[in-house]
Amino acid sequence: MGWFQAVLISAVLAASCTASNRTFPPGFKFGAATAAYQIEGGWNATDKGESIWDRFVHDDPTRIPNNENGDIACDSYNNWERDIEMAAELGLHFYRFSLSWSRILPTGFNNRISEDGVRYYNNLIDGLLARGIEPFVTLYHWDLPQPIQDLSGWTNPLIAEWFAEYARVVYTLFGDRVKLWNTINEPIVVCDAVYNTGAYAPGVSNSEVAPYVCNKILLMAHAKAWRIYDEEFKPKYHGKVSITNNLLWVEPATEEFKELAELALQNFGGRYSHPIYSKEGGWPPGIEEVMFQNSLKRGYSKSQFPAFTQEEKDLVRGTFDFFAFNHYTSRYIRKAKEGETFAPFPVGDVEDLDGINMMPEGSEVGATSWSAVFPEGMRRLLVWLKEQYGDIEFVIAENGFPTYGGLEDTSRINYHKEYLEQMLLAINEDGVNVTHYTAWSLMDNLEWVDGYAHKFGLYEVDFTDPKRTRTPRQSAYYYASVIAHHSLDVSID
Ligand code: PNW
Repeated sequence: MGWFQAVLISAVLAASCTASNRTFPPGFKFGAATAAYQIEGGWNATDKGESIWDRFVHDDPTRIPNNENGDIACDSYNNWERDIEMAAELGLHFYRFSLSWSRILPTGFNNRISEDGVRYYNNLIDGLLARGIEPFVTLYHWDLPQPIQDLSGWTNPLIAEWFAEYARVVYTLFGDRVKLWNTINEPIVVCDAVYNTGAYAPGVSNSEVAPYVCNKILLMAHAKAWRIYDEEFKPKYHGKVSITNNLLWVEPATEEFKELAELALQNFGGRYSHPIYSKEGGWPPGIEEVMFQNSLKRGYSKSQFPAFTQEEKDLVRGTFDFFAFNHYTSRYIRKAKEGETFAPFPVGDVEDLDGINMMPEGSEVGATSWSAVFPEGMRRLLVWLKEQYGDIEFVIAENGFPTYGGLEDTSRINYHKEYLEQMLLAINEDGVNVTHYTAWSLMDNLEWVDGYAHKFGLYEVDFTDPKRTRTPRQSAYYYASVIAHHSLDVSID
């Protein structure tokens, strides 16, 4: 079925339905997302610098199954016009992509700006705008310049300045056209997942100190980058900047674990949200005490969880224009039993809380082992966020489901439909102000250490074809219909 027929058929169906909870609020926006290292390729094109992911996969090619890596990926470095065309075919209001820091600043620092890197992103931004699609730009989606990693990366407090300088370069280059910004994607992965496991770039493993030091430094980096925009660029460009957290929804396994579940939410989401979005700033309730006790238990003389000075608290507090988050899945939590071992992150590790995360019983799991489907989690999370941080604007910056391939992706269609239903309930029944929804991902891409076998794309990418041909899946037609009719009452049959 072509795009025209798909949209026409669903238009007829939509016309017969009355407005209800299945219709999105006026002005609600839909997008799709990707990230630089996962799609671009061109890892050493012209003067691009080396990133930690380049180093990680080249140092030991067996880190990703089948020796896969992002050297070519979807070759979006060359295929950017097709990417824009796909965004237009879907009728996206915005396209969320990330910038490769090393493509723009080959040394990681602002002493040298790559003309080729600037040309690449100018083409992409201008091409999107020419089709009426808004660019939603993430400054950092995990591909740190290697020279900065050589100086200890996210555990060196000076990175806050270096990141802020990079942000200033980027706002200066693209701020006249880009109005929606994200500083950092999923800090919990950058700090907790990386250092707890050593399984992601830069491959450094240190679970008792590094995640917490990184947590605070990363928030400082975000805050400085936000303030630069707010003071120097917002008055002329009127854009908005935020950070994107990865939020897992956590339910208590039984009533007795209610407090534990709340603490898990604070540990998973609150550590990267409370310092920014709460009225009082600083770490979320309960967390500092837990970390202090853990440090003593592990033999340290004081807490390895860094405190904020009042000045630092004030610097970080309020550095948002909206609340962006990625949400995929949920867990039930209970206390660990004597001697029980803890699974590492992504979503298993709550060792600091002596908790065990369990998959929601009976839920469908996609290609990736963590991807349990639990649509109610989306609504409960949104309600919790509003209770925690107030009646602010919420942007869903990623939501999606992994398959092993094929164009008939009913499971992905159902996932988006059910999560969108729950989001609509949160908007209509609970009064949560959600303004954007983003599907992960526009196309199949390098799913980090899971390689190319785990597919999140609305478009299939043929990775055996040098042209990296992209083909729409059933879910692409479905999503295009939802967008065209601004409603979930659509069909593509
Ligand atoms: C996100 N979890 O990571 C990232 O932003 C993307 O780069 C990635 O490709 C996508 O989701 C799919 O994995 C996640 O444990 C990491 O629930 C962990 C989780 C979810 C998303």
